[in-house]
Amino acid sequence: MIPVVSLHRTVQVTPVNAQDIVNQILAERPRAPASATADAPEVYAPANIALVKYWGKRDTELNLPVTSSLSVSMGGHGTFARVTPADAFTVTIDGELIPSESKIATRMGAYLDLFKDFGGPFALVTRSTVPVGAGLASSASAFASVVAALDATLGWNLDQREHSILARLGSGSASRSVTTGFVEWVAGERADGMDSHARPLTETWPDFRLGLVKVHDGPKPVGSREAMLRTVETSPLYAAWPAKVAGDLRSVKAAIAARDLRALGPVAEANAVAMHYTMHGAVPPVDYWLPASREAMHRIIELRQTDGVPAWFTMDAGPNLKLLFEAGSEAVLREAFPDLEVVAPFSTTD
Ligand code: 2P0
Repeated sequence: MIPVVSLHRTVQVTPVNAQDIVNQILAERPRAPASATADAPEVYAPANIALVKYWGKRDTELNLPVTSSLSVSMGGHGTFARVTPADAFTVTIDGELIPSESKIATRMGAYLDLFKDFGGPFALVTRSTVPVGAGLASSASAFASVVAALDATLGWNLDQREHSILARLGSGSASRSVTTGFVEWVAGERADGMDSHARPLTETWPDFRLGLVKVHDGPKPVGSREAMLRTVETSPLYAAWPAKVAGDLRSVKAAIAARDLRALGPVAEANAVAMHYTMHGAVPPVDYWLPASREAMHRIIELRQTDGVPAWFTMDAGPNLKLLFEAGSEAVLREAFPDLEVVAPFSTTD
């Protein structure tokens, strides 16, 4: 292992690369489609929202995180994907063939290249059911659905751990999009990351709701990948993050076990705010908050303090808010935020 010493932390660069991990997991799997693939199945993976955030990597090639994280999958909001062996790589998203030189096609092409010895190149077709413009990152459900589609077309019969590890190589948060409900991504300790994968929690919480408050849907000033790296390397506030996450994970798991929103909400909200402050301490600072984000945060705090509405917010690498509440508060929150998109993660019909 070669330590790369940065200003504040030591980021480990392992001699194991993503291709080694793919080859290891697929070693005994078929190397070509078992049958004709004109009817390759379309498969689905949900998007997810972290209640305890993933922010910072200990290995940038394998997307190994510094800490564990915990999310809730977004039920019927996610990505459908289909892969078919083809003469050349193509990607079609929501009916549109994506130019091969675009950022998204380059990233997905490089990822699918990892699987080229197992039946590639591939034509990938995806469609999203995430609310349009809701300010949700789609990379998590995209990479998780692509792995599921490869598995379905090529007959690998991956288990959930393998699915999670392969999805993680595409995007860290995709490791959590391999199943429904509450999901913990256990950071693991191994240099090859074979112990860094998702683990579903058994609890369901039918009344639990997420509310998407969009304040802006333009491009981000800094991508989360670069923002994470800059935070780990330059923010003096990052040193406090791992211990904060460890405590928050314990509290959030206990709150989920008790289905206690008044225990969960404050911890999840403070975790997101603390993550943003680690970024604000980076050099140069990463600041995703817009004035409208601040206004929405204060509106929620005011609704809680003045009107006693049990609702909290979380935020990701962008300016939009995701509200955490229970079904009984939906009407009052829709009044306060008329464009609110409500997601019921445990509903079978949402
Ligand atoms: C999360 N985010 O836990 C955190 C909170 C954004 C803020 O995971 O570089 O797209 O592909 O591993 O997973 C977004 O980062 O980053 C993210 P990569 P990813 O959901």
